Amino acid sequence: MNNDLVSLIVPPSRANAIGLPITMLNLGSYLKSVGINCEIIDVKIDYLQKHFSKEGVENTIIEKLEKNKPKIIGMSCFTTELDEITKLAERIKKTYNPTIIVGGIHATLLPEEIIFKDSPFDIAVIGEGEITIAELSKLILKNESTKDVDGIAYLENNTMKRTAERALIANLDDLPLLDWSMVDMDYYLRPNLGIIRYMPLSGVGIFTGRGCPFSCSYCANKNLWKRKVRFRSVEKVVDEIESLIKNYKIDSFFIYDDTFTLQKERVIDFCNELNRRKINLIWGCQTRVNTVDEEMIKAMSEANCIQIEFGVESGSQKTLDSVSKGITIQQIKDAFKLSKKYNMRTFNNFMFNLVDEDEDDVKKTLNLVKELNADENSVGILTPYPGCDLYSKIKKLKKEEYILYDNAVAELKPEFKFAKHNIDLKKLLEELRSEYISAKYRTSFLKNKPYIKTILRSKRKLQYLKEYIKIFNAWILRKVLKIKS
Ligand code: B12
Ligand code: SF4
Repeated sequence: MNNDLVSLIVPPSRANAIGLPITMLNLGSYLKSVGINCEIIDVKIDYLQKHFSKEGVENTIIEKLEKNKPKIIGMSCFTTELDEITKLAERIKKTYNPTIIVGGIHATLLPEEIIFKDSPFDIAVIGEGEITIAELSKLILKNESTKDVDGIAYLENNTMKRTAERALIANLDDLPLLDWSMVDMDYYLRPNLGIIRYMPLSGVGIFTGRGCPFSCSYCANKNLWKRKVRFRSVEKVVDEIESLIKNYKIDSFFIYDDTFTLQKERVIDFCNELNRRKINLIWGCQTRVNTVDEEMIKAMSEANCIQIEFGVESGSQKTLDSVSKGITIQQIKDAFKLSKKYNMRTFNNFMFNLVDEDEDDVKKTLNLVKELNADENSVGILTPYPGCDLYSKIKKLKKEEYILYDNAVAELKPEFKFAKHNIDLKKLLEELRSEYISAKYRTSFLKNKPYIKTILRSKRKLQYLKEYIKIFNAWILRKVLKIKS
């Protein structure tokens, strides 16, 4: 056993994810910054490959572990990943006996599904993980007891015990800049459609803060970050972007924050700082329609923000209210109008199956989608994951039933039905998605001037060319095979 190594494993189902494993990068960078020897095991396959064998990825993970035998293993867990990481941990424990720590949203919400008699996991980390895993690692590496560490659950006399709640980190600037060298940046920086969706670009997703004060009833966020919002300082965020330009020659970035535009002054400061340091990257962000105004959007546009993704969700005020979205149809229209006025690409995220949605609500949504005429659209089905308020309105699922979530987006499972109507949502989604991959949408980025300028000055022109050919081929193949997503 390697007595001083901590290995953080990215779940096998994320093997084709083109987004960086930011969770593990946060944890790994922090561990390294406090002097703990740490690696990230992030097995990758081509991101255009939709179907792959999780078992094959698992085998590679096991091979890597057998070589280094780390004393501590960390895993992250969304609800949909509980089954796969449990199987992986069981396989690891048959090979040798490291301490396996699990964190993330599912461990935070339901630690009793991680810690139980004969579980392959040793410790569940509840909530924010950096300080907790550092404290745990120091003690475990010295073979000392971890029972006094805050924010964990563990097994004692065959029952789960929880320690005191872990306080949130007061100042996010105390965290180190991410150590991107811990993952395969050549893989992540290949131009792809997932940074500023759906424009082929090389870039990274970053967080400038954590948490969201709102309370949409289909979102699990509040149970992780407790509706408290913390932001990093503008200087630190721009330092991070500058270091990414210097070391990795990125062309773009996307801000993943739940509500980047919550504080107007901060957003404007950020834009001014980008301009002051002459950072010439194009970027995008996701946010809510009720937290933007003209002054802010103008400043963002002048700092090269070219796309805003809005959570529109529905065209019916009644169904927006039914999920406590806290926005109005007028605010949606205003936000799109303003973005267009300042030449930003607009991105409309909407969904069906809202609470008590009827046929008329569906019609209203389809009409609003047409009226907004966004550059890109993404359509989904409201799905009640554990952690969101709506989860309490469905029959409590057993662990074995989490598999239902796997296809919940593609077809409306009876277990997850909130809508009153009997419209075939699977068919409707297929039709809409087929439209959104049509040539009109898939080539719209070519009309974006800042994008074209970025490609022309990029050091990755050849990579872009290869990517365009790949995307074109995949699109033709889908057309020929009539695949609708
Ligand atoms: C980015 C993101 C993704 C990325 C993941 C990229 C990544 N981070 O590696 C992608 C696009 C792949 C993704 C996919 C999905 N996602 Co998602 N995603 C998010 C999002 C927006 C941010 C997550 C993040 O990176 N946060 C930043 C990091 C720093 O925070 P964190 O991950 O929570 O980690 C901290 C703690 O949780 C803890 N921690 C986490 N893991 C570990 C592990 C250890 C060992 C320790 C000690 C601590 C620890 O410490 C970390 C640092 O403090 C969240 C919403 C949110 N704001 O949290 C949803 C969210 C996590 N996603 C969600 C869902 C549902 C999904 C999907 C199932 C959606 C779908 N239907 O396909 C898929 C499933 C993934 C898969 N395996 O296929 C839900 C989860 C709900 C649930 N009960 O599971 C969330 C909460 C959004 C929501 N709807 O409420 N997602
Ligand atoms: S959906 Fe977005 S705005 Fe609503 S609570 Fe979740 S993170 Fe906040």
